[in-house]
Amino acid sequence: MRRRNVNILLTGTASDSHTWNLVCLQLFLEELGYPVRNLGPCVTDELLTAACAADRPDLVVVSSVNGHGYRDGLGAVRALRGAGLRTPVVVGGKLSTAGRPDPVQRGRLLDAGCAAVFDDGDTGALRAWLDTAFGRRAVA
Ligand code: B12
Repeated sequence: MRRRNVNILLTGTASDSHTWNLVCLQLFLEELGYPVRNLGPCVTDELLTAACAADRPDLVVVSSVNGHGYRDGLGAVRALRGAGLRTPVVVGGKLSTAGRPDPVQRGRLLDAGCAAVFDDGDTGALRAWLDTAFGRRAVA
């Protein structure tokens, strides 16, 4: 696999202690050729903001499966934007406990500055989004 010149910062959310979602997403993204730094679970907004400011990644991927993804994702993207960081952010996983995507909450995330919301854990859709967003970027 050729290594892409697009660095991804992968993170769990502040309240979410699940880890295998992050492990699998890291492997998935790395197999697509994207270098990944995985911050792990229970990442506070402050920690995410500091890591993003230090690393200057090309994309932040926020993963949440504990049912609080809309609230935590909103906090994360607002913290990044509040710190003046314009890095594209996508959020996905099992974002609510309703078992189906919530269009109102999804709209709030997009309004707050998310580039995409994947509320069905759809890695195929993420792959298609990455192809559109970064497909033309040169491989290193
Ligand atoms: C293992 C597990 C736990 C373990 C976690 C251990 C660990 N270290 O990770 C423990 C026991 C600690 C746990 C705790 C809890 N859990 Co739990 N847990 C699970 C379980 C059984 C499996 C999760 C897992 O590892 N899956 C394997 C990974 C690889 O798959 P995944 O998580 O689905 O992630 C994939 C996709 O979602 C997707 N995806 C994820 N993020 C993103 C992001 C993007 C951008 C994209 C595109 C895709 C994507 O890609 C991932 C990789 O393929 C699920 C039920 C289930 N069968 O899914 C419940 C589940 C996630 N847990 C749940 C809950 C409610 C909890 C607790 C709140 C329970 C409680 N009352 O204490 C706590 C949460 C504590 C917290 N602070 O977060 C609920 C969440 C409800 C919801 N979202 O609607 C679930 C769905 C169970 C259920 N059916 O109710 N849990």
